[in-house]
Amino acid sequence: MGRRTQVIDVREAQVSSSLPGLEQELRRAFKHHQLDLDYQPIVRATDGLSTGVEALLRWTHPLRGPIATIDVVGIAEDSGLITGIGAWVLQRACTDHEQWNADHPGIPMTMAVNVSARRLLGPAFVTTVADVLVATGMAPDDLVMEMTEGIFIGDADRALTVLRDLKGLGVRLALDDFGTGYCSLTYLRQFPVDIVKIDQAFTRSIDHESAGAAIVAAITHLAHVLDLTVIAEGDENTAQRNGITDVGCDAAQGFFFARPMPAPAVRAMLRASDGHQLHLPDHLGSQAPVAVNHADPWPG
Ligand code: G
Ligand code: MN
Repeated sequence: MGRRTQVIDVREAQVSSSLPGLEQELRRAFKHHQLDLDYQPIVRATDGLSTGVEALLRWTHPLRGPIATIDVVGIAEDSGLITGIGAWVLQRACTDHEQWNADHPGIPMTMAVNVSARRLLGPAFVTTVADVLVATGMAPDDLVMEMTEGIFIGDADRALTVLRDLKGLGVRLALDDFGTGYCSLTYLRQFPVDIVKIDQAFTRSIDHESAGAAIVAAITHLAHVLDLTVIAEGDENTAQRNGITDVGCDAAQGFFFARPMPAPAVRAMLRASDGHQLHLPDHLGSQAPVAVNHADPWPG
């Protein structure tokens, strides 16, 4: 029994018991354009230069404050709102990407968008992606679709068909939260995935457990044998940054490098860059210690 299955069950139980009535409010928030996206930079491990961003869905409830993304996605999936919200996320992320690309054509940047298993395997998903690519004019290989190993639970043949269709469009595929699902290794080999994102728990274990660095090294080595790019998620300090660099991870995404930021902050970052490469506001070249507030108001 895969752990991922249990995680989904727990989440749905939490949504129904601790977030009653939020479905109508989410419906209203979506209708009134109160959902937003933050973008978190992904940086090259060797030099800390940003190569792209991941779009993260944000809903700030007027009374409850920030609602965890995993809960928003759970409510949206259970209520059927996920189709509309998911399409909006994709459209908005690609539109922002194209705007940034038009303003700063010399700075290459990928855009990663999360897609839940239910939506990816649901009807018309590939058509939606194709439509958005055409509507925004985005280069398909600038778009990365992030999914968890949850897509392989159930009808793995159907998952394979959808992933092949997406690859046919030219988009790139990333396995998110890698290592927390089940049967990961089989799927890594069989499915047309381009990128592996090592789960935050493994990255954090680098300086917490003696086996931590070995696990991250093993995933990285395996991914490289399979010709995949490796991103370590959740890097929060120098020891973890050094750890992931030492074992040869290609890229990193964590508070140590940059927090998720709203679109205007990305634009400011682009303006402050040198026209060819995207520099983070707290670029590592400065060697200044980066203060990390571990509290994340936007878990999951
Ligand atoms: O599962 P996924 O990779 O899509 O989740 C990304 C989430 O992880 C976002 O909500 C983001 O705010 C959070 N996150 C990103 N980097 C860090 C980090 O360094 N530490 C912590 N605690 N959370 C992070
Ligand atoms: Mn993700």
